[in-house]
Amino acid sequence: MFTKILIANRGEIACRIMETAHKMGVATVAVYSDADASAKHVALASEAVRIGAAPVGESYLLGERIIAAALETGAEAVHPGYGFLSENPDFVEAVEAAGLVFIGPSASAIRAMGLKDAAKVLMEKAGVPVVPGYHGDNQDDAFLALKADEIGYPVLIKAVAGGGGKGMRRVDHSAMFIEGLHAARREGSASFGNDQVLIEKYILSPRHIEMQVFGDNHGGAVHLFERDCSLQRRHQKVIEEAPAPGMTSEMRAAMGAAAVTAAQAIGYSGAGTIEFIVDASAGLRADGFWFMEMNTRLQVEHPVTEAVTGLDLVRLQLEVASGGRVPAQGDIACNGHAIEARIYAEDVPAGFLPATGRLSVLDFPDGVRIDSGVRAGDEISPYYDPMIAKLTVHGETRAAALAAMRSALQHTDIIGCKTNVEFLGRLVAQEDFTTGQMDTGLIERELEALVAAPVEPAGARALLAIAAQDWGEGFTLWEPLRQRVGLDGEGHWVQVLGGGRFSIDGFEVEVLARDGAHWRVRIGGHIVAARVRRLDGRAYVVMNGERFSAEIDDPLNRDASAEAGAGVLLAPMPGLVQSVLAKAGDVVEAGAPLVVMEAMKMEHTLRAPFDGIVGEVLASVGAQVESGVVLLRMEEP
Ligand code: MV4
Repeated sequence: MFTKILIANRGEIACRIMETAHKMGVATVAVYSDADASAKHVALASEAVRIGAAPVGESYLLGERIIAAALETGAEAVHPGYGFLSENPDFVEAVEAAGLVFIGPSASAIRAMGLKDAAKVLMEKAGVPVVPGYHGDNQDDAFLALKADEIGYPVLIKAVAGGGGKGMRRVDHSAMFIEGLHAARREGSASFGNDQVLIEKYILSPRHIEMQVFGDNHGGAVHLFERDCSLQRRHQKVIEEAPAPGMTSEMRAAMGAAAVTAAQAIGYSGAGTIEFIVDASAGLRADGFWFMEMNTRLQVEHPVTEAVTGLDLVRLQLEVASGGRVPAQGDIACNGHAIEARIYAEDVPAGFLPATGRLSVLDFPDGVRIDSGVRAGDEISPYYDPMIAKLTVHGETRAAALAAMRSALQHTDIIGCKTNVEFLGRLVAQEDFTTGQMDTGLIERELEALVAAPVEPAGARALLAIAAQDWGEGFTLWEPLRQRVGLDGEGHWVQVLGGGRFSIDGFEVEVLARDGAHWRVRIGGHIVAARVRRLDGRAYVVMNGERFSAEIDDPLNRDASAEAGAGVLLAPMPGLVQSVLAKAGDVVEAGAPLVVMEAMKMEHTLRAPFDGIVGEVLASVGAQVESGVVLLRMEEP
């Protein structure tokens, strides 16, 4: 086994690899960009080397710098993680030329799978089922049109160098073929500098089911069962699970054998994934799957395979790379059901735009697996993938895993940047998904319902209004007993009734227990658990699995009627009492100026909140006061 390895990656996957390496007694070297100098993966590593500026082209994609870092620190091997340089055969060759071990497949295996048409021809020759179609060199328009007619419409024209759905054109009728062909060629040239295409039968209700494979350097190859990754949006996986719903033992045996054949055909070593497209229009059939492509790396979704097999895939990678053998196929079993959800920093209603921000709260429930490259207080920057964490659950059955996932998402609190947690919550409750009747089009079809804003229950605003206050140790010492609270520009009266009881705009809430942000409250006769927080000028409430938040109005911006608590004028900020315009016993009208404060060279006039009588005047001209100090009390007439 190696004594020290370098991890040519960042974020959760770098952390994941280090965790196993350290368990095995293998020291780790992290590499980092300027944006990651204090990142979690750097903190976890045995040692760390700076490789450049924040943009990936100036750091994590610079193979020479990474190899230099490995040589400098005495690492014997390089683990590429996923993305970045993980499937770059030139990098593999450079690593090996430097006398280091690449923890992954050979450059030639990566190249064999790099071009779609060549990979398909290779797989077809090896006896792996491929989608009926034409994958040849003849790119003549008329010839390809003839092939499309033979295959039968609808057909899919794909750029051979494509990936992630780019350069794909569906054509439904012969008359539209040439137009689609030219469009696919243009996309292929523009995106990949290659205008070669292939033609395939279009699978109408596709599911994405992939087989995890492992090869060693002694000719051994096994599969570690399948993962269903059909829940995708714009070719980005959102939820993955193992086993695939509806999988039969016949189909699994056929897919497993095909996957092992595929790996052996290219002399594959290390962790790999064979992606199949499956026709879900009439249930899963042992003859209804076709090779799509191979990913020659450890994948994001490997935790679901680890959960059902009990194997550590990173350990296997290190063992195989240092000369070990894969386990016997018969010793690999699939137990229960696992589901992974990818939690992203993104603005879902705005069209899933990547979001950024500092994670002031990052709380996950116990009893689930979290793979994350960030900690509370860390920043999601615009430079890298906006994934915050992968949440993986495992249960005896799919129903149990689904229930665990729903609960885990409901008990996840992330504050500081927008996330897709609620979207994921909706998705795992969606009926076609819970019944296992999904295909790759599910998210797009159900998008409206999946992104709709939740309806706020009556008690949510009341809790937000309570959350907007700083309660310190308890609710009893709070003064005044009635306070105007502005939420999203709307005023609410919060009245303290004592003993944890409140009336908010006449709506009664009783706080039965508090443990940090975890409250137990009685609202409208129901007792519910809620998470309640106040952070950076916002109030946050999570109840019944839905999230609500509101901006707490800045007291400086409140209008006259909302300016002060009932009968009590508080200093809205630290400052100087410039003048006092009323004395005890004065009868004043709502809006009458009573106290003028000066802060940061600006004057702020505090006015009577209602028609009444001035009671005690505590403010004295020239006094320097703290925020929240009582300046004056009013009495109702
Ligand atoms: C297909 C297909 C239907 N018929 N091929 C999309 C990306 C890629 N690598 C292959 N893809 C597809 N190929 C035929 N002949 C539908 C898709 C497809 C898809 C495949 C897997 C996962 C998600 C997908 C979403 C849309 C389309």
